[in-house]
Amino acid sequence: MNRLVAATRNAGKLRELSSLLSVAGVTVVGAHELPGAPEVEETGATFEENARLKARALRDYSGLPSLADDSGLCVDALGGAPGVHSARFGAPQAVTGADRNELLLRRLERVPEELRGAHFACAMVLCWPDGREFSSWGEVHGRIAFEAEGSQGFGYDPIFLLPDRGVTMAALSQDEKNQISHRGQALRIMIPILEKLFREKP
Ligand code: ITT
Repeated sequence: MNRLVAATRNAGKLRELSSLLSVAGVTVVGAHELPGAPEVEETGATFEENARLKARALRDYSGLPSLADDSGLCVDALGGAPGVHSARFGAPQAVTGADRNELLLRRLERVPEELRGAHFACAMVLCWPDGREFSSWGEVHGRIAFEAEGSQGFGYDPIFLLPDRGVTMAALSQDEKNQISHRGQALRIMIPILEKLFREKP
């Protein structure tokens, strides 16, 4: 069986990674399923550095291939923030995804439509048990909506407007989101690499 640890404790990410990888015949084990798995401190300055820290830690702990995703929302009017700090934006007052979305909407209250550009970015790092490492990247561009809308997805999806479609990311089904998302793009680069590596097994 082709097994891989997803070096994440984010249930939304895990759901998306599992659905994309199951199509490629890969079974995903979440970090929460490995008792005692390390909580990795994200001390890197970039998405890729953080993804590498997470992937290496879980590969070293489990001895299995490990895939990490470090991602976030970069808002033009905030100079690219929250970026690598997306998961902790507004902490400690903001606790839930809804709190963070509300805070972001408030920060952009007076920002007109044409200046509300933003993108989701995702760096992925795959660490193989023999030490080989691979990385990939995806990003999707859109705008910050004026209000939250939609109930699918997770995190900032309800306030991330896809101008071509006129809906937020949270209005898309899992499959539709995977087709265009930063995570879907990064993972589609990884899948042929993974398939090749799994075929190498004796
Ligand atoms: P792990 O480190 O355990 O993977 P995390 O949630 O802390 O979980 P990150 O450090 O990569 O992960 O932070 C990413 C944050 O960016 C995430 O918590 C969301 O708030 C946001 N984010 C990333 N991808 C997103 C997506 O597809 N839709 C909505 N929000 C997203």
